[in-house]
Parts: sequence; structure tokens; C-alpha cells
Amino acid sequence: MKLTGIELRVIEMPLVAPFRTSFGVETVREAVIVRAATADGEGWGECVSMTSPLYSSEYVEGSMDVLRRALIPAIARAGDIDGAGVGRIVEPFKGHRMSKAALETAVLDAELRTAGVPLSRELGAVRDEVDCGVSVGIMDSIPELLDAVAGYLDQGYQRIKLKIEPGWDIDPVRAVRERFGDILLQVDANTAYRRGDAQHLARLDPFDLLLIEQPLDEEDLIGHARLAEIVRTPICLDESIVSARAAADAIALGACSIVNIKPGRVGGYLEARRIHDVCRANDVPVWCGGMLETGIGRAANLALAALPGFTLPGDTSGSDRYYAHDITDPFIVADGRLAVPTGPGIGVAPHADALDAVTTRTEWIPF
Ligand code: OSB
Ligand code: MG
Repeated sequence: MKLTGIELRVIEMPLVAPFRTSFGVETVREAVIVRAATADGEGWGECVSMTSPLYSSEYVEGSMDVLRRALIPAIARAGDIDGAGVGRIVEPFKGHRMSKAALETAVLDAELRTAGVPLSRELGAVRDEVDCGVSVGIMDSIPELLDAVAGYLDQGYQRIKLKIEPGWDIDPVRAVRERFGDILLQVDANTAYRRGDAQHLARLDPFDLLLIEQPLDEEDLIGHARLAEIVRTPICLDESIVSARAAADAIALGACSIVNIKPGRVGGYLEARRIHDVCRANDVPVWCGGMLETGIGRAANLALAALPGFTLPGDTSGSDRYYAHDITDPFIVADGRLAVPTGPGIGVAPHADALDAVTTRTEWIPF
């Protein structure tokens, strides 16, 4: 396949409500959208880096810079390419997995659209819909949290994830458990705790959580392995799992028994599938995380979440949990599930007017 060029856009999408985590508060989702153009059509990818490097080292301006300075020129030099070849072409550049993922997805989407093949089929999906959970941010008060959780349960979400941090952990978890009974409940700390907090985190054990996600620093696999010997709640890793090798190492060390797979964090959907395969071979359940994606990223995440090892509900929520107006047709949760797109490639495309309305900057890089 020959690309004629790549378009980069920075978009800004207001969130329906502020989303607070241990690393900050988001009110607007800023993101990079990549469009790969060919003689026959185009493909789309969404970069999951955020405005500031607080979840990971990547951030929107860094993504724009590395895409235009290093990754896209390497693709242009490579000539005839396909989606599966992008990873090797950008491999010499260290890190920047979120930018690499967006670029690979755009190229893969262009290729699959031309071939008429859905991404879900290409990845090996076995389901046509996926179970949905929702990630609930840190709130100012417990009554406010209970109202938010009640609203999501009314909408049919099958599992609730609470963001926690020191000072907002045991009490909100207890309140949600007492009020809503036997729901599927889990927590995400986004690295907010230290090794010395093990006894404190063990106080979550009585609440029968599905898992605790990324309590410690992303580089602290040994810390997570030690924690797993003290707390009974299963440890799930998010930030630490940057590749299939990282997943294999974490499992071998006993640092996690469940993995959150985010394609953006690991360099793309092909590496995400390798992580799925490693976890499945080790009987480690996986679920699909989210990064407040627009419909572009959400569509592709649903294709991945339809693979057989995704046995837990993911953070793949409906468009209206994030945005009043999505840039694609909205994803609507019905009976606690979202349909996996069936069209070629990622199966959706942004509406030109909606995309233009949220675009703050466009760069076209001709090949
Ligand atoms: O840690 O899973 C996370 C959002 C942004 C950055 C990191 C995380 C999250 C979420 C929300 O938890 C997931 C979603 O609904 O997209
Ligand atoms: Mg997380």
C-alpha cells in the first residue's frame, strides 16, 4: 500500500463532567487524531496521550513532535507499507508507544478498509458485543459518588471502577458496597501508593473487589509482587504493562494476576493482541482499558475487547459517559453492552463537520 500523506489534528473535546484521578482533573480531552491517506481511501487512528505527562511520560505536544519529526518521516521513507509493517519501521525510535499506536492504527485501518475486512475479524474476535463497565472519578463527597454510581447502574453498566488515592479509598469503597450490594466493583489507584501502604490496602480486602489496579509506581514490579502476598484482592496492572514482554515478566514475577490492556499504551492493536495471547497462555484474565477516547479510539477498542481472553467487563463505556457530541456516530450502551463495529477497518469514521468543530490545529504531511 502506498500512502499519499498523513494528516495530524489536535482536537479538544469538553467532557460532560470533570474526571478526577490521583494524577489530576480533566475537563477537556485534548488528543491527536491521525489520518493516513492512500490513493484508494483513508484510515484513522486516535492517540491516547493526554495534555500533560501525568498518566505516562507521553503528552499531546510530545506526540505531535515525535510524529512529525521521527515516526512519519520513517513511514514516508519506507515506501510500500502495510499495517503489520509499521511496528518494525518505527521500532528504532525509543518509547512513544502512544504515538506509534495511533500511526499504526491509521495505516492498518486504511489497509483493512480497502480490503473490506473489519478490525475485529483481523484481530481474531469471537464476540459481536462486549460487556461494559465504567470508570468513576474521585468526587468531592461520598453522597456525590453514590449518586454518580447509581446513575451508571441505572444505565446498565455491568461493573463499577472507582478511582482511589490516599484519603479517598476505604470509606468510598465501603459506602458503594453497602449501598449497592453485590455489584462487580474494582478500584484504580494510578500509582498513588507506596510499598509501605500494603497494610492499609489490605483493608480493602473485606469488600470483595474484583481487583485493585496499579497501586504502585509503574516501574515497581517487585513492589507489586510483594503487595500481592499481603493483600487478598487480586492485583491488576495498567501503567506497568507497556509490552508483551512486560506482561510476561509481570506474570512471571507474581506482580499481577489480571491485566488491563490499553492498545495505545503498548504501541498498537497488534502488540495488544500479543499481550492478550501471553496472558491467555498463563490463564491471566484481561480487560480492555480506556483513555477517554472519542468514537475513533472506542471503535477499535471494541474490536480488541471481543477477543476470547477479555473475560472481564472493560472501561469501554458509551459515548455519552464522556461527550455530549462525539465525532463519530455515538456508541450507545444497551443491556450493559456495546456492539462491536462490523464495517471494514475500525468500522466508523468521524463526521467531517463534527471533527472540524473540535479541531484546533491541522498539519498535512505529504509523502
Ligand atoms: O487509569 O484507566 C486509567 C482515563 C485516563 C487515563 C487513565 C485511566 C483512565 C480511566 C478512564 O480510568 C477509562 C475510560 O473510561 O476511558
Ligand atoms: Mg488505570
